[in-house]
Amino acid sequence: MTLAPPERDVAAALDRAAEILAAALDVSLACHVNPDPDALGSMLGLAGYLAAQGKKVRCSWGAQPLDRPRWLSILPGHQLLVEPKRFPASPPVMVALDTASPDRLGGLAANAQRAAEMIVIDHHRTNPGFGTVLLLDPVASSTCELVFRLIERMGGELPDGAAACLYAGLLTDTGRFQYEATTPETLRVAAELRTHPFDHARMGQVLFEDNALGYLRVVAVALERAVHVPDLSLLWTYLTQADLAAAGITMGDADDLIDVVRTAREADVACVIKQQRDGRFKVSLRSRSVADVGAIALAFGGGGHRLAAGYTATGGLEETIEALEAALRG
Ligand SMILES: [Mn+2]
Repeated sequence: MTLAPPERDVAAALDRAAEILAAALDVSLACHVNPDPDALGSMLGLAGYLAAQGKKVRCSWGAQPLDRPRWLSILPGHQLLVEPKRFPASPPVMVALDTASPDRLGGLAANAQRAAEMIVIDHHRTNPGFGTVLLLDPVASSTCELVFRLIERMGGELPDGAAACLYAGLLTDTGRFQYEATTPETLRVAAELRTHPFDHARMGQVLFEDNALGYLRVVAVALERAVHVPDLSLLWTYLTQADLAAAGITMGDADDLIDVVRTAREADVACVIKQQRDGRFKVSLRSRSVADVGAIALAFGGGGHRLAAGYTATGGLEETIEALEAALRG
């Protein structure tokens, strides 16, 4: 069978990554800052597997100190995490997971530059390509799906804890196996992972049904002030640091707000603009099907997927929404 170039590249990169990791004795793994379960799950899943193969491994992301998410406790292997200052300055082999661009490595971007081998494993279409080995498959539902394929290629046992980590990334990046990117291959990988004993029902609860009451109050505020722009098929809202302070939550607690906003049938595009601690506004975008929000995010210096993307705006709130509306107008 002759594979089309992108598929051939993926197969070649899988081979090359497997070869390097099989020979390595010491592997340092990193994921993107402000990690989601796909980032942390793919990192800890691969690390757990490599540790079981007798390799020395450590994991981190480029935030000092590590801002550990609440749900981290359901991912076995979090004892493999080290603060970024304890990450090797020039790792012999480094792996970046779910990291759409070098700057998403935050404080570990310099370590990545000095790494002798830098394996990038990712599924973001907007990834510009970096590292010495680029294992990039935009068709993969999640980085965890790609890591599973890499582990299959390498052979040997997948520890139960590592399987649970990979399942967490599959579950969240596919919206519980709902999104467009969920393929028969995704479900095959999920089925393989579920042959391992871990409490997937509890995992779902921790990842999807564990909100602080303050978050629910913030959802009410955000929905109350949501603006519908019918001619652009857009529904947008925003949150400020003051809103969070009033509810006693952090912006990380409000990551899923966009998932409520995007359920409005009146809009193709959902947008949540969130003020960060440094005052800048982060824009999260979702599209039901028509708009390519990945292209819009990329134009504003961000990235993501066709139907889910984001970026950090340079201006104030009003300026940000005006620029977005102009981009949607095309
Ligand atoms: Mn991902």
